[in-house]
Amino acid sequence: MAGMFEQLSERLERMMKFLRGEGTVTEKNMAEALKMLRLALLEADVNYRVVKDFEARIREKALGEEVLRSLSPAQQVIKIVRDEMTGILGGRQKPLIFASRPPSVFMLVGLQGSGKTTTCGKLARWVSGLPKSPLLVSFDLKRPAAQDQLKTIAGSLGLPFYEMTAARMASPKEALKDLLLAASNKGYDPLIVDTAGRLHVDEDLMAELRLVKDILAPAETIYVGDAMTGQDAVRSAQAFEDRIGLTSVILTKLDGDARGGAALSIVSVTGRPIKFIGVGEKPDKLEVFHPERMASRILGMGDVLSLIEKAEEGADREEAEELARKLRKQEFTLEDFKKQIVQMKKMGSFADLLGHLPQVGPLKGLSKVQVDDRKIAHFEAIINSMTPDERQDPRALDGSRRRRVARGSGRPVHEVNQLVKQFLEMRKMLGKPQVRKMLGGLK
Ligand SMILES: Nc1nc2c(ncn2[C@@H]2O[C@H](COP(=O)(O)OP(=O)(O)O)[C@@H](O)[C@H]2O)c(=O)[nH]1
Ligand SMILES: [Mg+2]
Repeated sequence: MAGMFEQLSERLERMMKFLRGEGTVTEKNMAEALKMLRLALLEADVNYRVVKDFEARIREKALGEEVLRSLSPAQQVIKIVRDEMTGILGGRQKPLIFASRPPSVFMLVGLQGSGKTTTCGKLARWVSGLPKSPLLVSFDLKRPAAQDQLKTIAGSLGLPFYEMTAARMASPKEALKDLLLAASNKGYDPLIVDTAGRLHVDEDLMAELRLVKDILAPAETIYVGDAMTGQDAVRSAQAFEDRIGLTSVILTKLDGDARGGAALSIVSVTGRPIKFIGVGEKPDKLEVFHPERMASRILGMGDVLSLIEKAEEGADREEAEELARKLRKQEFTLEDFKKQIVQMKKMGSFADLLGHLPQVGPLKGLSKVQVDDRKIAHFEAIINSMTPDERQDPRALDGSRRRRVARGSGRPVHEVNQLVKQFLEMRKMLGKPQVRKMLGGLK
């Protein structure tokens, strides 16, 4: 995953660094930043029109009153970039649509080699975790033998496979109706249908897919596109959308050195959301697509730095520096944690802040440190009931001290335990070399 959109991230980071260095936002330095942004996106093979719209929206917002009057305009611009990027990636995460009457048919379409068959297996595996009972089938009038690959995948996953014999396919409509009947009789849901592919979009293929679609009336017609092929994947998605009609997109091979162009263009161009991404050949290499997290990933480290800057804005600068020093030296105590909590209340929710971190590497664990805003108030009360010594090192809190703290704060003992545990986990996380490297940006 480390390589995902690496070059784009690097270039965008340079732009953000430039903006941060500028402090104030003027038409002149915005023009320069927008140029950097434009070049970064074009180089990542993002659709030209998408780049143009993206740039226009950012210019308009960045030069708006609110930004210019804010305390930290550059920071605001970076936030605008991230929000707009989340927008072009589709905004909110869109779940799969299931039919109100099973079986829900998920029909996967796309060019040959895009990853349809592999993705059918991944998707079947994923939905069975919901849990659902998927049935896999492959429908290819020209190459009935194409189903062997899916049959093997189904076998290795221990999932049911519906055999579509050549004899049956001689009358395709009846074959498809039988298939639907079999799936609903046995209570399978969803029915995941692999379809024929070609190297290029051709009329023959489209006719075959329309036939399948007419009879199966899929809840999801999913375009599977190879992200490595960039704008080609976007163009063919558009062709499938025009001729067949799509409901969603799955991009594959994002584990490779895809430049990002397909992901950043396909939603705007086709109007269809990306629901999953393929990040490897193995059946478990399918991830739910979260536009916001992807934007954070693309903006990479810069985003983490901006998060820290946001913290700095709210906090007294000296305190922030002191905190950074402590984090580096692993002297972070509950007392500091409490100060952070108070700061965070000023800045907005902790959960929200954590949501801005890319969910990768050592930071993955941080999202597990669950803190909602009400809990923060409880945490504060608990910490207030501790002695200074205990705040320095919560490991000193034995059972009877924990009960005392619980009584003092009016919170149950298990909450005290939870706080101590989460704090220690957080401290451990913050002590990891990679995280400390990120924090190293703070002097
Ligand atoms: N690295 C990587 N390879 C993938 C991914 N998805 C599919 N592939 C590979 O792409 C090739 C074509 O996949 P296949 O499912 O046969 O494509 P189809 O012709 O559309 O059915 C196979 O070698 C797959 O293993 C992915 O997300 N990452
Ligand atoms: Mg195939």
